[in-house]
This record gives sequence, structure tokens and C-alpha cells, in this order.
Amino acid sequence: MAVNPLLPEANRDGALEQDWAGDDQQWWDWYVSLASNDAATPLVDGPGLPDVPPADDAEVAVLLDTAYELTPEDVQHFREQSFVKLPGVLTPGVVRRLADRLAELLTAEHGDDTAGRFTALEQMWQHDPLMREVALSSRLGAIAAALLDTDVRIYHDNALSKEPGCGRTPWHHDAEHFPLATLSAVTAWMPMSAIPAAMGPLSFARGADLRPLLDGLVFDRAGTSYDEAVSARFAAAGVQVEDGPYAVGEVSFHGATCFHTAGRNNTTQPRRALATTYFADGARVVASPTMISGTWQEFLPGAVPNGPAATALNPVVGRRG
Ligand SMILES: O=C(O)CCC(=O)C(=O)O
Repeated sequence: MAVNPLLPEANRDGALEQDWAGDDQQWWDWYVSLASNDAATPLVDGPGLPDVPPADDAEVAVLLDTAYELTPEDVQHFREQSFVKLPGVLTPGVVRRLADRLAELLTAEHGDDTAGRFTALEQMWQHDPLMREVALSSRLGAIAAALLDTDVRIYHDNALSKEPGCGRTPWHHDAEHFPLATLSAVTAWMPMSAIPAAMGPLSFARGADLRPLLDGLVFDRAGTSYDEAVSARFAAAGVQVEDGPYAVGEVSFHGATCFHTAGRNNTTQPRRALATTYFADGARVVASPTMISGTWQEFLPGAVPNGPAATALNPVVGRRG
């Protein structure tokens, strides 16, 4: 088997049903190496951050606690296509405030020498008051609950920074990542600026559940063959892909069966998003979590295989209306 130097030595052999032996950032460094990429082209300017004053504490608190007007069409879109993109979930001022704070947190953790990498942060809500407001937001939690039609708990928060020149995110669906014995899970992906095509917007295969198209495909922990095979099978089946840009304040929600990818960041600006994952109250941990689940014990501390997924770090943050 070919060796991927980004894969911790302890994870190079054996079944996928083993603990990830590295930390969360090592996981992301390895994970983006599993994407197939065309030759790089020169970087172009990014859109910049929203050119507005950052929202103050009161504006952030009010917005994140105000209900979003989700329409029946939005819910139907999510059920039929496994994702939905919603305009105006965040205001430009709130995006600017979050983007400024995220830049500070990322620099504090990863420094400035990050060109070409995918830098990440997890569980920010445990130590940063602003990120805690996002993670516990009733506005976002209620959207997740309405889309899944159930009360939802938080699994984790995430910062996803695709630095200038970083390549694609491999095709995947989150059910293969979450160690949760449910398909009732959804991730809110919240861009920290407009995201034009050149920056690599999150892109979604249209369809409620395309997993049958991938029957027999084996996850490739060392190389790009899984990513390439998913692309090829989708192309052969005529699967449509939504890969449009994001406007400032637009937020997407993708379900656990939604296949998604993201393009290379071909701009000089980091492509940054906050992502919060929610799952159905009552769900349990799977019998055999895998290394693809990364550092899941940090998100469900003390939870055990087959046991309930409801630790102190998984409060209910959205109630079915
Ligand atoms: O930000 C990305 O490129 C990938 C994010 C992703 O896969 C997710 O949030 O589920």
C-alpha cells in the first residue's frame, strides 16, 4: 500500500475501525491530501471582508437569538436535495465581527505561515464567548431542528480556513465521518465573506441520498482514488452539482447523506467558514467508530460505542417548532 506521509504511522495499516492517532489539525492536513487536483493557476484577488463596521455585542446577540423565516420550500429543498442555501441568515456586520475574531483565533493557533494549507479549529465555543454565541444560537439551532424535524444537540463547532492556494476538499458525505448511529444530522456552513467561484465554495451533489451510486467503493486512506471514483460515478449517473458562489450572510445547511466537495482556493484571501454540526436528540454512538471520525472523543467526551450521544458538551440547541 502507498504511504501517505500525512497519515500518522499508527493509522497506516489495519481496518478503518480504529482511533485517529493524531490531533485535529493533523487530521485536516491529511484529509485534504486525499483530493485530486488539477495543476495550480496564478492566484487572483479575493472579495475582501464585508466592507461594513463589525456588529457590536448587542447586534450579535439579537441576531443570533432571532428566528429566521424558513419557508416550506426551503425545507422541501433540503429533504429532496440534502442541502439548502439560505440568504441573509447572518448580517454583513455580524459576518465582519465573526471574521475579525476568527482571524485572531486562527493566527493565535496556527501563526501566519500557513499558505496552501487547510487550517482548522474545533470547539471554539468552549473558550471564546463570541463563538459560544454562534454555537448556541437559537436562530441557527432552530433552522437545523426544522430541517431535521427533531430537537437537535450540538456535535461540534469548527473553523475551516482554506488558505490561498490550498487544493480541493475531497468528495465525501458526513455520515461516513460522524460516529453517530443516525442519518439525522446537519451542518451549518457559514462563510466569513462572499465566496466567489475562484475561492472554492462548498459544493453539493443534488439528491436526497446518492449513496447507492457508490456501492462497493472503498475509502482510500492513502491517496485520491476515492475522490476520483466518486466524481466519476456522479458524472456517469448525470448527478447535478450546485457549486455556485455564496453572498455575504448566506449560510448553507447540508445533511449527513449529502455528498459535498469544495474547489481549490485560487485567491490571495483565505476562504474561511464557521461550521456547526447538529444531530438528533436521542441518537447513540455507533458500535465501531473509525479513524475517519478524527478526534470525535473531544466532541463527545466520555461517550462510548453504542452509548448515548448526549454529554455535557452536547446540549440541545434547537427545538422542533
Ligand atoms: O470547508 C470545506 O472545504 C469542507 C467542509 C465540510 O466538508 C463540512 O463542513 O462538512
